[in-house]
Amino acid sequence: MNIKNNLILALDVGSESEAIDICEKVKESIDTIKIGYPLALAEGLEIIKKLKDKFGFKVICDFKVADIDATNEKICEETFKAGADAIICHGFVGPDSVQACLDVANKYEKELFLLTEMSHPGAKKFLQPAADEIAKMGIKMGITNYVAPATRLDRLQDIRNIVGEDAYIISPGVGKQGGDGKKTLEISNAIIVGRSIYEAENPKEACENLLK
Ligand code: FNU
Repeated sequence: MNIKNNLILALDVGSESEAIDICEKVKESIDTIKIGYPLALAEGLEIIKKLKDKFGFKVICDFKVADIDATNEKICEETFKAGADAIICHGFVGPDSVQACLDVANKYEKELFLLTEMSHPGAKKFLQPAADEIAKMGIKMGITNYVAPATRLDRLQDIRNIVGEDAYIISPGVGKQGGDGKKTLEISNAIIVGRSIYEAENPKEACENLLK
């Protein structure tokens, strides 16, 4: 995926009007947004096409798909039908569940991001011990896109070492969660930033500061 300025806006706002307001402010710096449950549950999946049509953005749906294969397939179908360019799925559910997401992404000629280790402190308890294996599984399955944390650069580097330089890693956790954008981009291909942009007094300036 080609992401302008290697910066993805996590648009976790609660309404279409707030979403449009933020997008208007940052549209010069950003061409890719990440929509998760907060906005999709508030406004429905139609919000994907609305924002794509209005701003020409690429949309990554952060639905952390984590079900059995048959259900994952249905979730991915609905998401890509609604216009998503990519979807994020969990890896801990195992290869059959992940393969179902990959098959649908391939069918739509869209992208799948495999989530390895999450960025929050609680991820250390269950997910971190499994994350290297999840990344290895992704490589075995031919997956080229990954999500790995900006909050633990040592772990981000471990995951980079497993998936290799050719893999495309996007990293959440910059700003509010404590991660440093510049250091993260030494390892990752793009950073995902939410609150530090959309809660800022001046979101445009917040983007520009991140890009410095
Ligand atoms: P901000 N996110 C995350 N950590 O933070 N998808 C992960 O490990 C992960 C994510 C998402 O903290 C989170 O849901 F896999 O306000 C939010 O949408 O900058 C965004 O990344 C971070 O938001």
